[in-house]
Amino acid sequence: MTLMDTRVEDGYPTRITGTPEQLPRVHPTVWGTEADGPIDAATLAHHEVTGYTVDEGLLSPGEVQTYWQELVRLSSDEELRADERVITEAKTGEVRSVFDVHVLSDLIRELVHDPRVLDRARQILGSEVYIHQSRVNYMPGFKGTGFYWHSDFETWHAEDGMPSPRAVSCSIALTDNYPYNGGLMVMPGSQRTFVQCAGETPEENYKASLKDQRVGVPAEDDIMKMAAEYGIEQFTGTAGSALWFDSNIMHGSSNNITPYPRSNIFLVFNSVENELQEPFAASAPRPAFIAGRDSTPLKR
Ligand code: 6CS
Ligand code: FE
Repeated sequence: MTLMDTRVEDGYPTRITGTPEQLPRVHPTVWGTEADGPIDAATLAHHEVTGYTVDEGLLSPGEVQTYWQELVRLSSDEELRADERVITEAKTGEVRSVFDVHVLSDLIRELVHDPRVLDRARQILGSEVYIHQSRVNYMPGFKGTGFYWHSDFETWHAEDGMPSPRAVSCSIALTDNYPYNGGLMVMPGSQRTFVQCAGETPEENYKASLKDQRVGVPAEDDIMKMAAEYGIEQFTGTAGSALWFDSNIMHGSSNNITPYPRSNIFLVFNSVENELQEPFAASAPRPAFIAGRDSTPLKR
């Protein structure tokens, strides 16, 4: 401990060498109240308990078309393809994700400031907010690969220095999410448990983890226990619907062998009261395109 070690106490130790444990979340899931925004009390209560909320029809069919064309533009931009913000599928080389899309795309920047989105983020987090991470996931048909079970907060805490799980993701479906085309699975209520992960964080882990995460995934025994305690629900929804989910909810998605892509815009809002510190379990912070360090509050 240095004299001026100003970093907050690590309430969520992870990437440990011993046997991982399940720790209680000591923070609320919802920080705001009904008076703070458009979400009614019953929906807020549901989010507090389950860790997620579905907002059907956030985007109109016309808006879905507009954003879909923007995703096509981003994924077919040959110049951008060489940029480290573009992650390709290991097997096919197809675009898997594009990060920092609220910077790369004026349209998506507008969406971040849209009251239908921004006001909900502020209400759930009970404060002014800023973008921690934005991405588009393509999950192409036939060979789209999913994401193994994980808690986003476990990575954002360990590798980005996020102190507490006072962050929320908004996943906006731009294609219909069926049960069978790689839709997101969540364990409702699992955000109330922090599952430690074993294994030291390798240098520049993000270069591998964004394609196929190996470190920072829970042990099978823990997944078994969590599934027994919380169950598994599959998010399905028509294009234009949005899923708001807590940073620490256990989630994952399966591969997509159907002809139907499962593409979404993924916006992560962090509270301005939860600014990133030094990584809690990594030797160096991840680049700003994955973990934003400008906590200037977003304005409408
Ligand atoms: O490492 C990250 O920040 C990203 N990885 C996953 C699997 N989900 C959250 C986030 O986009
Ligand atoms: Fe995730």
